[in-house]
Amino acid sequence: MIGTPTHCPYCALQCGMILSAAPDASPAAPPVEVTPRDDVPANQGGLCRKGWTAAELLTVPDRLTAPLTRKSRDAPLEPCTWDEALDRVAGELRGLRDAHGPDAVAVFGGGGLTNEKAYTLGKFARVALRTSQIDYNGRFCMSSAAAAAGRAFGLDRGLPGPVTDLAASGAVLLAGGNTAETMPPFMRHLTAMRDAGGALIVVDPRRTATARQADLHLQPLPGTDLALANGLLHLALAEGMADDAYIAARTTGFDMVRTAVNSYWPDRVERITGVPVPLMREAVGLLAGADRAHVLTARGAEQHAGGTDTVTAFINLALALGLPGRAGSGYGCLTGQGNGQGGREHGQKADQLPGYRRIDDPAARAHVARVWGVEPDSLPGPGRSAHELLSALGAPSGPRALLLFGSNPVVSSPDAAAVEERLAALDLLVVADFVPSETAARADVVLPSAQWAEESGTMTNLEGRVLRRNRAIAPPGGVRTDLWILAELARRLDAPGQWPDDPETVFAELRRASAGGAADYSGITYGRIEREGGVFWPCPAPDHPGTPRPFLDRFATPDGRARFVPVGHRGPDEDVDADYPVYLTTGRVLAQYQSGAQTRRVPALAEAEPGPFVELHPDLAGRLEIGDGDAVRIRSRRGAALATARITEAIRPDTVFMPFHWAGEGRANLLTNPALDPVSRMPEFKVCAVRLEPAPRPAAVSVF
Ligand SMILES: Nc1nc2c(c(=O)[nH]1)N[C@H]1C(S)=C(S)[C@@H](COP(=O)(O)OP(=O)(O)OC[C@H]3O[C@@H](n4cnc5c(=O)[nH]c(N)nc54)[C@H](O)[C@@H]3O)O[C@H]1N2
Ligand SMILES: Nc1nc2c(c(=O)[nH]1)N[C@H]1C(S)=C(S)[C@@H](COP(=O)(O)OP(=O)(O)OC[C@H]3O[C@@H](n4cnc5c(=O)[nH]c(N)nc54)[C@H](O)[C@@H]3O)O[C@H]1N2
Ligand code: SF4
Ligand SMILES: [Mo]
Repeated sequence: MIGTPTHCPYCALQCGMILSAAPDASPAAPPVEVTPRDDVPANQGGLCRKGWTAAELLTVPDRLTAPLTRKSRDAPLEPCTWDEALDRVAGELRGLRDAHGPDAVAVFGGGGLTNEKAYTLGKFARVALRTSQIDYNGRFCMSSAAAAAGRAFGLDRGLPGPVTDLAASGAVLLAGGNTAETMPPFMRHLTAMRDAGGALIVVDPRRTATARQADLHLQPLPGTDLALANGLLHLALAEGMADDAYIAARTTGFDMVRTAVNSYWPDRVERITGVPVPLMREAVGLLAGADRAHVLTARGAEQHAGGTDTVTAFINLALALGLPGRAGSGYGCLTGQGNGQGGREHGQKADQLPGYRRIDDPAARAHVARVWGVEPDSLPGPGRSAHELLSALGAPSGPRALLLFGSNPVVSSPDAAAVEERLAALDLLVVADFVPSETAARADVVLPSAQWAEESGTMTNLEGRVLRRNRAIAPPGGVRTDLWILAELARRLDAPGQWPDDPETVFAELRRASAGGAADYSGITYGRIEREGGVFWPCPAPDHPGTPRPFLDRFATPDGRARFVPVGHRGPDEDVDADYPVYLTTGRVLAQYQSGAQTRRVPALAEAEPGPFVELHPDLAGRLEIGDGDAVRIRSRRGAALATARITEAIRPDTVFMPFHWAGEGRANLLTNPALDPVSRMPEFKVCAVRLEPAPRPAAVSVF
């Protein structure tokens, strides 16, 4: 039996797996068996629990297998034919556009969509709907790191090189990442580094599974990483550890940053962050003393109203130590979603055209319009960012219809109750999904999509390596691919140009659209990806080898130099006070993925992490008279949530942690603060002020 080589449906590590027909395939059992691949460098034969159980997603009991519509807002969703569903959607979209203009219709995408789908979704919005109102959940993910990397290096491409480079690093500083839970097989690269004598430094307010494997753990107050990074740079400069030759040859703007970090003397930074001065000294010594070193950030440092500046502070540190643009060293962001990297390159962002082009750049508009067969003037301008878009839905000047592919904002967006109200104010909500997610359950039309094992396409992993997703089985009878759905809607809307639904044909068009852009895929083909085990972008020609390590010769800025940008500590948007005296931070656990729409339906994962919980320190729990396992009500200025107490010394006494994977009143996002970063428009998921009290009953968790 020949298996189908492909990659995991979940996170950006994109672990390689083989799917083969299961010997006892039956309606009750997954139709394919998963075996890890050892020819894929990212996972080298490893998988996490989510990858091992991924095939169970294909046969979850409430999988969507027919389109659903409801006749009125209060009527139940009922099965209908594809023609009925698509005719209704196209008809209502036309009506809204005629009555209110093209921006009355909005589109929301996801970083889990293949490159082909993300590209087609962006084209569909601009060409078939002519709306500027499109954005996606990546805005909630790595947008601050992308903005900071763009500002410093002129290009945003996740890791600075192949993930296997980490094993040869002498030191890795990981700020705000819990990879032991969020990308378990990634840990083998860090373990290999430590086995070879390298040091791992983890910055996290919690002593996580990752921090426990570190040589050094810095445990700052949430929202103070910028001060910490400036403090580390202050120490490096004070102790003569900066790489002066590199700074002179490869960067600009250093003097302003030197002045800016002058006031971040160690005692002051200890007061702001809570990190003892000796630990800061040790961290700087380890980083500066290594021949090769990496500074990495993940969501803990990035998901703040000052996230772009915080990442900038870490990039400044890396630049002063001479790391970026040197083989085997550098700054990197750990991209999160399966196609979080490619999904941010091909036009589902409000301000973007394919190839990481800006939608307000006349040359970019002309190039892409030519590929799409339309006039440049017909393309809309930039639209609203994700949270601003969700907040405008149904408002007097906002969109009145939303088409949603690949996100579950009822659970995952900040201040989720307010977003729920906006969704309810729409004239038309259309959701394409595999399962009745909490957002799909509120839709007027639900379109059942094919899943990862049932479709082909490309995904770009956290290294910037473009990979093939290969179809192993046919989707259930009533299910269609997202590409087919978009093509059928485009046809019904009389959209100009071509609307192929074959992924390889779409990719050929994407290659042309991206040619000459920052994220140039024009030299990548399906054949090359298969033969070469993936191709790193940029790859501007068929005979170009791809670019595993950008910036070796020059940065992607006009003068080829990286830019230092001075930044200052502001602290969280919402601080604690007498009414809300505790900091809340949010994040993930190993066995659940994102809004949980998928993983809450996989029995082994639901058993491992059955419901919402809040982690709190024994001192805080004692003061509040909360015992381990008790039901707790957590309140913020936005609302209240219910969770079970998990008492642990692994967290700071002034901070509690709640994962965001559950629905209903167990949603962490009933509490979170939607304050946005001014540059990236990232919401402040990682810190807000709350109070806790014992609750009479445990959270009622909706699993289905
Ligand atoms: N199991 C699992 N894996 C996943 C996902 C999932 O949902 N579940 N999602 C995928 C996606 S899309 C993403 S984006 C990645 C995210 O991957 P990570 O960034 O590793 O995940 P998080 O748990 O959101 O945040 C990491 C850590 O940040 C810490 N933190 C909180 N506030 C702060 C702060 O102010 N400063 C610092 N330095 N740290 C802070 C938290 O305590 C947490 O341990 O994971 C991917 N992998
Ligand atoms: N409090 C708090 N909130 C957070 C975060 C946090 O750390 N704390 N992290 C944020 C981050 S980093 C992220 S990435 C977001 C993620 O949050 P969401 O955007 O809600 O992501 P998912 O839960 O993965 O939702 C994807 C939905 O689309 C479906 N889907 C998956 N793939 C496809 C596809 O190819 N086609 C179609 N049609 N549907 C598909 C899935 O079944 C699921 O219902 O959450 C953000 N929210
Ligand atoms: S680490 Fe990510 S890609 Fe790998 S098996 Fe787990 S969820 Fe899948
Ligand atoms: Mo993410």
